[in-house]
Amino acid sequence: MHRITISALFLLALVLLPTSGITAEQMASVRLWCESLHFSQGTYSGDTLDLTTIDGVPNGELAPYYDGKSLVSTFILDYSGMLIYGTILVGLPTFADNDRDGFDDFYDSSQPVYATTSGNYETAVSSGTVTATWNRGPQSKDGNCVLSLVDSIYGALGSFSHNFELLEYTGPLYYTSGQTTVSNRFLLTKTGSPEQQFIGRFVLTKNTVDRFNHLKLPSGTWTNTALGDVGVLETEIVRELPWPTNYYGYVDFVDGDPRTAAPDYSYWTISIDDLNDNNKNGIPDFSDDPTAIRAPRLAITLDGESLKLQIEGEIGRTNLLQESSSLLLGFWNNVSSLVLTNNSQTISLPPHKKIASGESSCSENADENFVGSNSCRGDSGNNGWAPGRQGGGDGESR
Ligand SMILES: [Ca+2]
Ligand SMILES: [Ca+2]
Ligand SMILES: [Ca+2]
Repeated sequence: MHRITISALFLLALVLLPTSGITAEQMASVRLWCESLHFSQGTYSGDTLDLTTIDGVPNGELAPYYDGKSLVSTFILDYSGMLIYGTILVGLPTFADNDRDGFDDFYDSSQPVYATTSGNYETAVSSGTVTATWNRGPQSKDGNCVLSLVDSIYGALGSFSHNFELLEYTGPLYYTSGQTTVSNRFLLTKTGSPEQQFIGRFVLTKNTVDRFNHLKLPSGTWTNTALGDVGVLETEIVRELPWPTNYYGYVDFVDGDPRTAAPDYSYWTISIDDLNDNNKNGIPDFSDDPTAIRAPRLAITLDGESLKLQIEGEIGRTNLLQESSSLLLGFWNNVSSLVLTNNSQTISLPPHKKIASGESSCSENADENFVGSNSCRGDSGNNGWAPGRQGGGDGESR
C-alpha cells in the first residue's frame, strides 16, 4: 500500500465524496401483516360467539390453518345461557390480487374484501356447517364477518355478526447494504392506530450462491411499543419475479402478543419494497453488490516555485482537498473541492504552503478513516385443528 509521504509543515489529504451514496443508509418501505385476524365477540339475538386460540379470556384470534386455505380457532358459544365449546374452521376467500403486488388482497388494508366462504365446526356432541360473509372496505383494517352456524342435530344456531381487524404495520426500513450482509433498522406504524409501533434492527446475510434473491433473517427481538418485546425466529427473505423490487418472507414470532402468556398471533408476513437501483441493473440496492468507489491516485510535482497536484480518478466525483498541520491533532481543514471532468487533472496548490517534497499516491483501497493519517480517503468498496404455517405454496401466487 502506498501512501502520501509528504514531510512538511502542512499535510494534505484528498477526500473522495461517495456521490453515488451506495454505502450510505438508504430507505425501503415495509408492510408487515399478521395471518391471524382479531375477531371481536359475535352477537345474534342475545346469544354470543367468542373465538380464541388460548385458554382463559378469549383472545379473538382466528388463526391460519396449515392448509393455507382456511382459518381456525376454538369457540365458546353462549346459546340461551348454555355454554358450548368447539372448534371452527372457516374458509379464506379465493385469492385476489387486484393491485398486482403478488400478495392476497385479503390481508391488505388498501384493498377491499367482499366474499362468502364456507366452513365447518365440531363440538363434543355434534357438528355443523359454517357460512362466513366477509365485508371490509378499501383503505380499512376493520371489517365485518357474519358466521352462520347450522348444526347437524339442532339446526340453525344463529348468524353471529363479528367485527374483525386486520393486524398490519407499515413504515420505512433504513438499510446499509454490504458485500455479504444488509444492516437494517425499521420503524413501523400500525394501520389505524398510529400510536402503536413496531421497531427493531436486524442484519440480513446474503445467500452465498444467490445473494441477490435470498437473504437470511436471524432470530432476534423486536419491540412492539404497545405489546412489548417479541422474539422473532430465523427466516428467509426472498426476491421473486415478477416483482423485482420486492423482498418478502414469513416471519414467525415466538409470541406475537406477549400480553397473554400463551403464544398467539404468531404467524406474519413481511414485504420489503426497494425502488433504489443506483446502477440501473434491475437489482435493487438492497441486495445488489455495493458499488465500489475507486480511490483517486495522486502525484505532486514542483514547477518552479509552484506545486502541482495531479489527480487521477472517476469523472464526476467530488474530491475535497484538505490540510492539517499535524498528524497528531487529527483535525483537517478543507482547502478546496474539485469535481473531476477528466480522468486526470492537475491543480496548483495554494502558494503559501511550503511543502518540501511529495511522492507516490493513495492506494486503490485507500484507508477510509483518513483523519490523523496522511493518506487519501476513498470508499473501501466496501394436524389437526391447530393453527400452523403451511409448508408449500398457499393461496398466494408467490
Ligand atoms: Ca395484492
Ligand atoms: Ca401471547
Ligand atoms: Ca442495482
